[in-house]
Amino acid sequence: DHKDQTDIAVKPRAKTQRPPLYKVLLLNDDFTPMEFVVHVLERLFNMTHAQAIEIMLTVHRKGIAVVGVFSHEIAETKVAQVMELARRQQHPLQCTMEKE
Ligand code: TYC
Repeated sequence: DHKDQTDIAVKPRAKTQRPPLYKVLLLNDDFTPMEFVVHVLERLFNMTHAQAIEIMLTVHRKGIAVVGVFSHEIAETKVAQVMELARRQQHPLQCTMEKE
């Protein structure tokens, strides 16, 4: 019957490939207004107002923080969107990405 089945450990033939993930990092500076950073985090990283304030303050205090982890293509798009919003408002805000 079905309970007679013996479990057999099977070694996987090869490890499953997963696409690499990239951290999107926000950098502190002395000039970008705190409210602008909070706005960017809410609009581009789908954070609540409270989450956005928390992450903004972490960047402000520590100099840098991870604001999200994405595929290479999405991370590149997020970085470009942050840089474009900052450029349009003439803020020196910097955003970059790095392989996890
Ligand atoms: N340090 C800025 C200020 O005091 C605020 C700030 C926070 C700037 C986070 C950039 O990524 C940043 N106005």
